[in-house]
Amino acid sequence: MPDTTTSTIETSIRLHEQAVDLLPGGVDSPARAFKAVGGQPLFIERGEGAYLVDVDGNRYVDYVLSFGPLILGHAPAVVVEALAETAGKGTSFGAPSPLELDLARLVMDFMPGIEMIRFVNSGTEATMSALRLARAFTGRDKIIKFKGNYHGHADFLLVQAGSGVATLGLPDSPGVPAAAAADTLVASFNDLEAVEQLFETFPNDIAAVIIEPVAGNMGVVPPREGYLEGLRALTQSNGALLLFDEVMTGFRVHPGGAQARYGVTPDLTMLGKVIGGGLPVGAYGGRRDIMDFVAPAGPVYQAGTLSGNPLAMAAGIATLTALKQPGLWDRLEAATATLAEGIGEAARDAGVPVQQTRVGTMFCTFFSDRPVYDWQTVAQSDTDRFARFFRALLAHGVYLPPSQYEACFLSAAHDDEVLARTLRAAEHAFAAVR
Ligand code: KE4
Repeated sequence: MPDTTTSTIETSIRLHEQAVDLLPGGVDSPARAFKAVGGQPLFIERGEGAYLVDVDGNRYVDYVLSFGPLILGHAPAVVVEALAETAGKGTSFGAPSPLELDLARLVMDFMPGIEMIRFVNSGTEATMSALRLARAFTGRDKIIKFKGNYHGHADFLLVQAGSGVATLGLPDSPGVPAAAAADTLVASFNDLEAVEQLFETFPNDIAAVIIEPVAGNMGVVPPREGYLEGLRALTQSNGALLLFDEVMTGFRVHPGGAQARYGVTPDLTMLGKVIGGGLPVGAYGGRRDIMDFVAPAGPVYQAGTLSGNPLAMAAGIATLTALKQPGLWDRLEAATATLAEGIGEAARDAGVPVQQTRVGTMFCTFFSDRPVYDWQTVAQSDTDRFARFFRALLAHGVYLPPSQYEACFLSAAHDDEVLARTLRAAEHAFAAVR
């Protein structure tokens, strides 16, 4: 296949015209809207391994991978077969099934800090529920989150959030009553002192600190040396809980998530994306003494019609089982490192200033000439240059997330040929934005 996609996108254009009449902005999630990169979203007909194929037959190397879930690539045989076999026995029972126990045990194998877990249907549900639980367990109301971190769209978390909120430059969101956000305190990522000050200002009021241990919703920004350990000590000494939102970083920055990579165990962990292998799944879990507060074991109510449904469980089991293959993780990590370094090199050769970040299988190219370590520094990136880079890559058959403030992901299907094709496209794209 040629490196460039020259054919038309007229079917996508026609479908988008219909879509804007049926769906707000023509999409079911703002992050897909191409608002920050110009043009319009492409309509996808199918995914194949490392590739997306749009409705006009154009093929693209995919670095969105559904914003993280598809660590095995599109339509991996193990997942498709598991779904076919499970669907034949029914799609949902409204009653427990053995598959929930199988996935629970698999997750715990990877993340021993999770002693008990509750499956839900999205990352939003996971973070919303975990924070209700933290407030109930501590008897406190305030929470600390970080500028540029995105934890889903629960009212009290849409405060200086990342991802689509940052991409669209939304002043948070209308419809969120001031009262709902009043107990949400915000600090800068990687600034331990700011958290210390909040604990001094609100002693005994803060139920939890919730963080993306590697920020992935303002591009990819790693924690500074000792930062996570500092948060662990501060929460411990102030009677607050430490909540790692690993919806994105789980099985992406390390098989055991950021908690394994950095050796810091939170009190509660939120998961999503990879544990559903592309089906709707979220989860929250952690210390047994805290999880015992969740209904019906305890008083904290949380429920869901399709929570733990057999199809999502089967896809998650197949995905995590495949991740256990000896050598797979090392290959994923090495391939992502090669690609990220290659992109950084292509930028340098073209004289385009970028900050290239990578943790595990997540990476990002910031169009900036200064180091990025929090929202303020990330927000200085040249988003117009990113948009031109995005469009140039797309013309050469490489599909990035349509925002400077999103993470790129790799999959087991991204082989050396795919990486070589990507680096060739990057050379063209950097030349186009020089
Ligand atoms: P969902 O409700 O979208 O399943 O998960 C919310 C969420 C929670 N926590 C973290 C760290 C997340 O990254 C997310 C969702 N991530 C975005 C991508 N930046 C999902 C893409 C979208 O909103 O369409």
